[in-house]
Amino acid sequence: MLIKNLLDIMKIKYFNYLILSSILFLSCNTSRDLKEVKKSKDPIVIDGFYNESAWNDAEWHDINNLWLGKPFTKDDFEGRYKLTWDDEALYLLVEIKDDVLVNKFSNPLERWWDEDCVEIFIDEDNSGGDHQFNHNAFAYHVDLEGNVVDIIAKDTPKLFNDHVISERVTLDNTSYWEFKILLFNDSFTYNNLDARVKPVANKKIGFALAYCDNDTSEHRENFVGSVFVEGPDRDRGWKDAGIFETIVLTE
Ligand SMILES: [Ca+2]
Ligand SMILES: [Ca+2]
Ligand SMILES: [Ca+2]
Ligand SMILES: [Ca+2]
Repeated sequence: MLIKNLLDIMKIKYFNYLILSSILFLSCNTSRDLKEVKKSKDPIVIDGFYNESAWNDAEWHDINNLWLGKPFTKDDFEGRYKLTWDDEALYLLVEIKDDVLVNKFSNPLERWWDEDCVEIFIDEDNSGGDHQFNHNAFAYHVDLEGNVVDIIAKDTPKLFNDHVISERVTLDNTSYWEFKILLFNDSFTYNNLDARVKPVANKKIGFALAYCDNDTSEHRENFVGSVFVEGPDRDRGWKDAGIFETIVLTE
């Protein structure tokens, strides 16, 4: 009798363990899927027109996680993106529907986050970790004129126009942005292009994307990201590469 009771308790414990493991596995999987990025067979021309076959073959992914601001409507903001790569660079196509485009500062280094901009987060070796004042990862803000800004130290924003080349085509409320993103490892120092890394098959990269939406305000109204961030402080991508997701380059 005693042995039977013990066996029953063990069975219940094992069953609970299986349930808990399944829940943990599912919750990890839903928040951080490994995204496959297929190699382009043809050169990608950065012109804002997505007529290359690689764009046709790639899947859309949503930009729909509110990181800052109030919940938004589809009339206010809607965004999605695709990725591809070749031996030179990672390529990104972004479709943004935004009712008002705000381009208010002539100096690209002035409050770049309060204008409409696409923010591209890249962690070349997928290490995660802090990147606030170092180049363990990059947070490239690309404004409506194609200027690229990241900070290299406290209160020290710099232009990175040689890291990300882009073109945008806008019709009514819809913009298509095409980006060529060069990769640099964490030994990068400003103006040192020796740290450049070429993409190769099976390479894993930390990646996230976000859009700063301002329409009529002094400061940005919403900040909407491609990945779900847990906790009260969801605006952490600019300093914490741990919130990025992992993409893997495939042939
Ligand atoms: Ca193109
Ligand atoms: Ca808007
Ligand atoms: Ca890194
Ligand atoms: Ca806007």
